[in-house]
Amino acid sequence: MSFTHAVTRPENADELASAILGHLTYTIGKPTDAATRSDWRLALTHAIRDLVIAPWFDSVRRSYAEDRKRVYYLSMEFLIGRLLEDAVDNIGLGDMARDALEGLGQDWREVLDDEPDAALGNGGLGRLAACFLDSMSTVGLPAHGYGIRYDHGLFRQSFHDGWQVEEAEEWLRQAHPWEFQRREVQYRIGFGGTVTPGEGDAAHWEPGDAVLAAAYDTPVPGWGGKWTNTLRLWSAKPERLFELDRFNQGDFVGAAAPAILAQTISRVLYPDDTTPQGKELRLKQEYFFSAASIRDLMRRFLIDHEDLSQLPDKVAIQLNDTHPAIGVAELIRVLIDDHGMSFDAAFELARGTLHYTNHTLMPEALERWGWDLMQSVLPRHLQIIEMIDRRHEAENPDRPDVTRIIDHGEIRMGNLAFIGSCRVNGVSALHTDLMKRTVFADLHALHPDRIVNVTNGVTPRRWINTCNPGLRNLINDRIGDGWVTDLDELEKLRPLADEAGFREGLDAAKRANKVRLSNWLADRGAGTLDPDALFDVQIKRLHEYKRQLLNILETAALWNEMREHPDRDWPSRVKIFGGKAAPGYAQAKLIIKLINDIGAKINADESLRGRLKVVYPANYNVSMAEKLIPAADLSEQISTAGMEASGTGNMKFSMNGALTVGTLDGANVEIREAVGPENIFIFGKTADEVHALREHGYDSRPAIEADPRLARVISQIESGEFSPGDPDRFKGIGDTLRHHDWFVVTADFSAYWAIQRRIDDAWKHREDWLRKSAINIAGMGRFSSDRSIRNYAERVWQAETME
Ligand code: F58
Repeated sequence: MSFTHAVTRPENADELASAILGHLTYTIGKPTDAATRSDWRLALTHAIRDLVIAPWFDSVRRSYAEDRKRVYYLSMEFLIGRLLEDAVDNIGLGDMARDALEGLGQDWREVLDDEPDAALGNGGLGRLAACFLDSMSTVGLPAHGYGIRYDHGLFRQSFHDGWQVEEAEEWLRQAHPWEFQRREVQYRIGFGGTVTPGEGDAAHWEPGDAVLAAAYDTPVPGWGGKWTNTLRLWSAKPERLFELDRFNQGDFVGAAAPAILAQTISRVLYPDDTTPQGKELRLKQEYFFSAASIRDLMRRFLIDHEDLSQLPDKVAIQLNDTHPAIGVAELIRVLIDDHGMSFDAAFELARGTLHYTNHTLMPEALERWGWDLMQSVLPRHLQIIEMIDRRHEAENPDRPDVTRIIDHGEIRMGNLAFIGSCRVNGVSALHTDLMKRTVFADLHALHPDRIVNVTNGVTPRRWINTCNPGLRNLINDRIGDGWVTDLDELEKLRPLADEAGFREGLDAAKRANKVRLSNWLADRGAGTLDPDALFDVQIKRLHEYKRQLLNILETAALWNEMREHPDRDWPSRVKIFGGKAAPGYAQAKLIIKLINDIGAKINADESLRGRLKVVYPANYNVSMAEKLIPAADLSEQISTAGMEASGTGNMKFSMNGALTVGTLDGANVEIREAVGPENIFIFGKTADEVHALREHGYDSRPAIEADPRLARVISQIESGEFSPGDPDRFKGIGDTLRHHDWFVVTADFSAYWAIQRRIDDAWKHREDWLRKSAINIAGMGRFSSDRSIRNYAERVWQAETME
């Protein structure tokens, strides 16, 4: 019988204040007059954390007692952001915590803003994993997230003269009070070495070197504190802290070198958003966390089960993209080499247990590892992958070569994940359909029941309830707060779109958010912004397919037009950009510089009388998104159709009442269905049309010739009008647009220009704009990540929630 000492939930702000003071004194060790803002934040965090622990233990106990199927979400990335405010709100103490802290003389917002973002991810994929953690807890699904505890998350971005500069990020410089190091949980993860045959299918692998995977647990409380799951992140530690011999000989640096090398495995998040780095270190990172997680989940399974054949009934492992796909070989290896199973039996079990989510159709982004690299880093896994490939071939003797796992000296991780999984899913209806027709067409033909769709979603807790209190209160006043855990309830707002009072409330909430954002941006050098201007926002990783270039070309063309027709009734617009480019992605970095240079020119032009501004705050991250999204009027979702798997920012904007300008790509297609075509601004070529344009090599010349506005902007860029000190700077961009416009920016320019002018008109009809905004919010029910998780539980994991 285990005993939990439960901290009593405070009844009022005074009681909570006393808990905070207790922690300030006894945990942080500071008197109030010496406490810094961070000390107050840490004290508050400890007081809140105390309230999460007993329910956490309860959740673990119940899931063991009832022997439910458990879900393990393996993800190389968890883009969490800040934890404190979300946790406070999830356990229902938001107002009390604010009162308590302000009673102690502290500014609530400043204390919350002191928390560094946990930026353990690059973009949408990592943020999706974070939303899923929140939803798995909220719907009461027994689940663990598994990932890497990077010492340095995604790099910090600054602009030097408009160019992106990267610096290491230091989220662990301050204490990270949410995690618990589990010193007793350590797994030895080997690399390299030799393999000798054993009995039957088994072998003995003697790794050449090894590191320890050390566990750090973070509780993830769901809404209402009813269910709490665990995020377990692995940190790489050396087997020996230093080599005593070498130290004693005075070689202090050499003595520490092996330890430092071991720790590099969890040192940094790869900032690559384009192609996986063909780097040994990345493969080692992937194996490191997949192997530790599989060993850990097997240990947990074996506590209560002896019969390995029960594995698929009790365990579902989700591979978030191909990054943990080496886990297919690892699970089979463990079953064969450690548990004495035959290869065939092990393969069947693995294929019943593993599932794979694909997040991209770009073939260059599907991971491949060189045969030689795999042989030197994971020799036993290479043997197993060869066995899987041979078996697949034997089962499908006519399979085309593209379905092979090993081909041309490379291991294709997408095919390994597909062949080793029970279910494979895409992340929006369009993406899943294209997966079946393109990258996985041949595997789909062989395994027609394997691919399913699970459209992405986002958590309404963080992305409405916490980040947009004005909207939250407005909704709660009208329909209660049931929507927080049942987002379909937002449908009840649909009739209110026709009610003037509701629209006014919406208007006021948005305006207050815009004022707050304007002040925040002014502090970052953006100058004065007009909160009554149309706030037009594109925030996401910089990538050519996301077409920030299309947006800035249209902005420059608008500038031209405004100067030519200064007396026209131009509505005021603020163009806001946010996002980082992968450090090695030269073209994306050049586009950032172009945005900043065009922005500087426009912002300095007084003849515009402030009616057009370009703002690009540096270092876009989750907490910046929480400020920008509630203040946006227009959401830019303008990717080349067929290339954005889903998008999740698109959902967050709509939920917060922004209207979307977008292509028929990713989840935009489903957003259009949900809000109705009259409440979204869709333009441009469809995925099939883009495909057709590319079939014979897309020639952009006719499009440029046919649109004088486009032709002029391209000439301005090429002639150095935006870069007078360095007129050739953007020649490469002109060249791309004229000769290798793979992302068909030029083909969509005219349609984009036209729809932006329609948006200018729509903006002038305030009532109607607000009606559309209300309908957008009302239609967002299906984009809750709770719905996504329920879909996974049903269609993929066959797991039940603890209702
Ligand atoms: C994103 N992928 C998709 N990859 O681009 C987006 O459409 C989708 O909504 C989201 O996943 C969630 O499904 C994405 O973010 C990465 O960041 C990878 C990181 C590792 C290297 C390759 C890209």
